[in-house]
Amino acid sequence: MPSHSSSHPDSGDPARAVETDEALLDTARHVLDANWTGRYTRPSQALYPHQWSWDSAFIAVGRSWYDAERARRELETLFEAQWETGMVPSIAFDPAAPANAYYPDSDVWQSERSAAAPRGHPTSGITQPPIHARAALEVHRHAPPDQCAASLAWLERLYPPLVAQQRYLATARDPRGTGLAAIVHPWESGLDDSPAWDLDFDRIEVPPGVLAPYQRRDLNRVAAADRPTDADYARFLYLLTLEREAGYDDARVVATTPFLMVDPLFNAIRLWSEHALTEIAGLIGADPAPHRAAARRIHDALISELWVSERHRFCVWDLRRDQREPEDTIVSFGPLLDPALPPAIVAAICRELESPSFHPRRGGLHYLVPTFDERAAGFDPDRYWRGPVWLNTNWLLWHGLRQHGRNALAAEIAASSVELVRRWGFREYFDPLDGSGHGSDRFSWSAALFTDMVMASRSPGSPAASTRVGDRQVHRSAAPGSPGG
Ligand code: 2M8
Repeated sequence: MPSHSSSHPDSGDPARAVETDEALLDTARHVLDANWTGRYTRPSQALYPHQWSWDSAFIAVGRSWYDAERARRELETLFEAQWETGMVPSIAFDPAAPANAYYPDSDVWQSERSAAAPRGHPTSGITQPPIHARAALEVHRHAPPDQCAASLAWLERLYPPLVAQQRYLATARDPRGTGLAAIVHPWESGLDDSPAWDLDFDRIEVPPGVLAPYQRRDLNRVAAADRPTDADYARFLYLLTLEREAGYDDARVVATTPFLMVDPLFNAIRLWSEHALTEIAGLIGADPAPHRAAARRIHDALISELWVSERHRFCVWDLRRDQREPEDTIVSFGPLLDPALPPAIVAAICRELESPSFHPRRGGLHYLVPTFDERAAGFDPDRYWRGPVWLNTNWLLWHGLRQHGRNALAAEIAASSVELVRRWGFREYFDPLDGSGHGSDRFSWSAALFTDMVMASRSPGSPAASTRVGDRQVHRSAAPGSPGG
């Protein structure tokens, strides 16, 4: 057993190691219920006390296994904050949240500067990965038989906003007309502090005096070593300021922001959601053809623009400098979500996922999947998005791998996720080297996606049923040739 270290008092409790999945499913439900506000679920009580866009999608999927009504409500509440442009904001601020609980708050964002922002719903002025159509389809699939009609009616209501969300990304965010959407802030990727954008982001200089004095609230809740550095935080806020000063006008922001990136994971999620819309359209009697065409366009562009054959991987495209970024991060594996990905590319991604960079074969414990190449100089096992394992990226890869019949690796990832939760609870992220939990505790998407992985593996007829995740089959990397390796 490796030594564990974490600031959380419950961490490493050996009792956790013997908890059954049943007990953990119950705890997951308690976490989600405690974070439920009556309209949506907070990602965590203290650190993230508002509604976050992709968090709500993940949460709805997990919750839908036992409370279809709240799952539907979760997404409905989020879409009340959708902008007229179709943009779904990354944060919908909750006036009932304690004052000064989160920074930057609605007074900093000032979404009312844009005529497209919803009146009476303060939000951020940027978006997050569009996983919502996929989440809506999953929620519908889990609906109990007596709620089938209600669920279909809900899908029918949600379909136009979901289509508008996708259309917004395909138009307002595609300055080169390639079929790929660009992000204008690292926060839009959801993998905020990832080394994926370091080459560009580290060069952004914050002019003196441009930021009003501020106090970071995240550091009151979580160890500084787990969170972005002050220099990176200032850059995040500087980009926000530029976007606010541009009135969140998409054309102006895209034309002027120093940060304009095409992220393979973000675009693969778009594509996956287009496939979900194809199915939703079929269910509600709408025309699926435009969604098939949109998915095909994203597929072609992912391969022609982001696949770099000499590096054997998908790369982030920095549109400002017109260069493909060198860092090897988890976003490169995102296109596994594309069901039409050619087998040779799937094989190359799997080789990388099983390489010493992401799946080191050394003695002792190791947990899948680190968010950054463990052999890279900047790898940090504990700092937010710069190395730790997250359950949402694991869940996305688990889906992508199973879609391509890579069930053994998918099962290993799911088992690793379950084991991390079993040992450390529903933490926000985990150290891949010793498994210790970091960031917030009682984190909603960890509870929701744990629930989904366990429940899907039990559900008869589900493709996940062949990849049992409830067993204690966590990946224990051993040195080649060592017993049990
Ligand atoms: C993190 O992002 C927010 C900013 O949006 C933050 O650090 O304050 C990210 O992990 C993001 O992906 C997530 O949606 C959000 C809430 O869980 O937290």
